[in-house]
Amino acid sequence: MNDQTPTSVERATKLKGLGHSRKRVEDVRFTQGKGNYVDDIKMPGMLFGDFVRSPYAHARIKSINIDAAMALPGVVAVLTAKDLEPLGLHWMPTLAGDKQMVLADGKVLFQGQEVAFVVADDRYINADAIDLVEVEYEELPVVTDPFKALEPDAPVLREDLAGQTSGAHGARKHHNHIFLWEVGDEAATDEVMADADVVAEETVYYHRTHPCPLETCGCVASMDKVNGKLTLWGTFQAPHVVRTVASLLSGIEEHNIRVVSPDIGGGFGNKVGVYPGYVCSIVASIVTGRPVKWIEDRMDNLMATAFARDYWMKGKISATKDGKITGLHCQVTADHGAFDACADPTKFPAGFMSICTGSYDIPVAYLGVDGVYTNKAPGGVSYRCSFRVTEAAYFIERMIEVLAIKLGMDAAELRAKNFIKKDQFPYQSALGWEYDSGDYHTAWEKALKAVDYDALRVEQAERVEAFKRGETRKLLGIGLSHFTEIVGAGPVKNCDILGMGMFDSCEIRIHPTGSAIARLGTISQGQGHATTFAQILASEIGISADSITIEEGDTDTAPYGLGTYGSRSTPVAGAAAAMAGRKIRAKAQMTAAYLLEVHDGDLEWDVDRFIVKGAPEQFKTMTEIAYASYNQAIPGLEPGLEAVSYYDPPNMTYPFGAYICVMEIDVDTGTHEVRRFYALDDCGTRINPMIIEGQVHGGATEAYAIAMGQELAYDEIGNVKTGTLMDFFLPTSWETPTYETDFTETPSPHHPIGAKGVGESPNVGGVPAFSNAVHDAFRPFGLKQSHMPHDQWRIWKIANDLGLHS
Ligand code: PCD
Repeated sequence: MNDQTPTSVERATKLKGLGHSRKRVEDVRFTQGKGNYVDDIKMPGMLFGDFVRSPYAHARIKSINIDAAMALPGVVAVLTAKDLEPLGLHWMPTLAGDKQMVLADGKVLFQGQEVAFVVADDRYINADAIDLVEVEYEELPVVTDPFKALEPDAPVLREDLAGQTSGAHGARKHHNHIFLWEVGDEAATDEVMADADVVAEETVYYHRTHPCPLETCGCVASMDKVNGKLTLWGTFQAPHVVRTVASLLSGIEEHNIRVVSPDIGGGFGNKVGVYPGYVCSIVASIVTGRPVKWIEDRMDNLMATAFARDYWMKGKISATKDGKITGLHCQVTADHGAFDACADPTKFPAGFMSICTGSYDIPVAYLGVDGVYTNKAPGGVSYRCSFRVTEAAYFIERMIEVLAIKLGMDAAELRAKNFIKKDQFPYQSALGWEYDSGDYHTAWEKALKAVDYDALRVEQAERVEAFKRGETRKLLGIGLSHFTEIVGAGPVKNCDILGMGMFDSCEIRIHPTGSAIARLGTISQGQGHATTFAQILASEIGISADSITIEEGDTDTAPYGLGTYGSRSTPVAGAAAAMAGRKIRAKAQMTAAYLLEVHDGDLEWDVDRFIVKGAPEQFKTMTEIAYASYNQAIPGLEPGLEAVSYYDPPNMTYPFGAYICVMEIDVDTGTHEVRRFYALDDCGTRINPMIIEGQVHGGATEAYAIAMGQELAYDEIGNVKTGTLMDFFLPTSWETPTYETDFTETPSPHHPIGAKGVGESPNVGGVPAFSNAVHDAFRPFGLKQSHMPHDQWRIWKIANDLGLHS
C-alpha cells in the first residue's frame, strides 16, 4: 500500500454511515416545492368526493333526501348507508375489535360524523351539493363526560350493541362501557398501600387533543375495470395494512390492490387508521368507473379523524418516610368516543399504558383501564408517542411530584433515589415489561449539572421571597421529567394489528456497478428515512449512503411491513435493514474468497471491502464484488446480489431521557416564557445526530403545544369548540421555545446495531417537563394539581384560586 491509499477511517467517513450527520436527501424536493403529495395526483376523468357531516353529536336520522343534490349539474352520485348496506360496507371493523359506521346508519353519534358521500366533477360543485342534501335529525341527549356516560340512566349510545355483555376485550359492565383492562397485582398493591408510611393520591387528567398534521388525510381510489386492479393512493402510515383491510372488506384479491403512500406531510398517528373516506372513495370509484379523490379540510380533520389522549388517571403512590417508593396504583377512565377505534396492538386495548411505572424501581403495581363510549369522535391514537406512553409518562411524572410535595422532599432527589439502577438491566417491571437497557443516573446527573439545578432552586426561593415582598409579579418554575419510552412494536408473539404480526422488512438489491436499492415495509412522513436507512446499510455493506436508494410505501414493490408509527421504524425495519445487509455481506464474502482464491474464513471485513487476514494489500471492495456477482460463474453461488429480511424483534426497545424546563410565569396575565429547555435523549446507537436533533425539536414543540394550549374541546352538547386553527393551538416559530439538546448513548443489547427509536421521545418527556414547570412555579403557594392545557386563562385561574391576585 502507498501513502495515497485511504485509511479505514477515511473510507468509513466517505460512506456517510452510522453516526454521520448526513444532510436529508429528501429535502432537495421538499425545499423546492417538488414533493408529490396525494392532492398532487391528478388523473383524467377524476371525480371528487366529500361528506355531508352531522351538525349534532347525538341524533336520530329521520330521513335523507338527495334529490336536490342529484339534480345539481356535475353531481355524479350521492352515497348513503342504504347504498353501502347491500355491499356490507355501511359499517367497518376498527383496529380495536369494534365496528364503526362508514355512513350514518339510523343515528349519528358525534359532531362531524359522516352522513352521506357526495361525488361530483369538482370540489366546488361538491360543496354546493352537500348543502342541498336534506337530512332530518331528531336530537337525542348528549354525553361528553365519560363518568356521566357510566351512570345507570345515561342514554344508550351504541344501540347496535344492545344486550351485548362482552366485547373484544372482555366483559362490559354498562351499556356505554367498552372494556376493563387490568395489569399487575391489585391485592398486593392495596396491601402495600395500607401499610405504607406515606401515600400520595391525585387524579391526573390528560386532555383530549389531536395530531393535526399539516397535510390532512386523503386518498385517490382508481378502479380499473379492464384489468380488475384497484389502485389506492393515500396518506397512509401503514400501506400494507390498508391493502389487507381493503381486500378483506371489498373481496378484491390482494394482488389486485396496489396501495401507494406518496410523500406525506406529517402523520403523528393520525394516518394509521382506516377512515370512512377511504371506503367511500373506493366504492365510488367502483360504481362510477372513474378515479375518485377525497381530501379533508382542516375542520373535517380536527372534528372527525383520530383524536389522542382523553385519559382520566386516578393514582396512588406509596413510599417510606425517606422516599423509597413501595407501590403504584392507577385507575384510568378512558374516553374513546363513539366507536372504539384506538390504534393499538390487538392485545393491548390501552396500548402500553402499563409502562406507567416509568423509570422507577417500583416493586408492586396495578393498572386498570375502563374504556367508555361518549358522543365524541372516535380515535385514540398514539399522537407522537408509542400507544399511550405519553399518558403513562405524564401520569408517573406528576405522581412523583405529588409524592415529593407530600414527603417535603426535592423532586430531583426523589427521582434519583428511585431510578432503576444501571446494573438492574434487563429490568423486569411490576407491570410485566422487560426494559432492555438504561443508565438513568448518568443521564440525570448530566441534566441537573447542565442547567445548574441547585442554583436554579436558590434563584426560585429568592424569587418567592421577592414576590411576597411585592417586588415582582413573576414566578419561576423548574419542570423536571425523566421518562422511559417503549418502542418497536413489536415482538410478533404479543403484538399484532388485525392479526398481522408486527414484524418489519427490508429487501436489498445491489446493482452490478456497486450501487443499490433497498425497499422497506415502513413509510416516512417527514422523518427522513431515505437518508437514515441508507446510513444503516452503508455501514453494513460498505457502499456509500449516497449510492443507495431507499424506497417505501408502494405495496406492489415493497416487502410486507406494518408501517411507521410508535417509533417502530428504527427498532424493527432498521433492524431488518441491518440483517438484510448482513446477508448481503455473507454472500459477498464467499464471492471475495473465490476471487482472491482463499478460504472465506481467511477474510475479514474492513469498512467497504474484504481483506485477507494478515495481508491487507490483498482485498476485494464491495464494488468489485458487486460486479463479479453479475459477470462470474461462481461455483456454488447463484448470480446476483440480493437479500431480504423479515425481522421479528425479540423485545421492544426502551429509549429514555431527562428533560428540564425553566419557565417564568406572570401571575397577573397568566402568560409564560420558556427561559430554558434542556432535552437529553438516549436512543442507543445514533444513526444521524442531525436528524435526531430535528426529531427532538419537532416532538418537543408538539409537547409544548399540548401542555400549554392545544386541546380538542367540546361543549356540553357535543359541539367541537376548537375545530379550526384559530382555536386549536398549533405553535408557529413565534411561540416555539428554543431547545438545547444533549445525549447519552446506551445501546439496546438485542437490536442488531443497538439503536432505539427517538421520534416520539420528546413528546413523552416534554409534556411532563412543561406541565411540571407550571406546577412547580405555584408549588410554594400550595398548588398540587391543575389540569392541562396550561393556557393563559387556566394559569391566571390557578393564581386567582391561590389568592395571588389580592
Ligand atoms: N433515528 C436515528 N437514530 C436513532 C433513532 C432514530 O437517527 N437511534 C432517526 C430515524 O432514522 C428516523 C427518525 O430518527 O429518521 C425517527 O426514528 P424512529 O424513532 O424510529 O421513528 P419512526 O418510526 O421513523 O417514525 C415514527 C415517529 C412517530 S411515531 C411520530 S408520531 C412522529 C415522529 O416519527 N411523526 C413524524 N417524527 C416525525 N417527524 C416528521 N417530520 N413527521 C412526522 O409525521 Mo406516531 O405513533 O405515528 O403517533
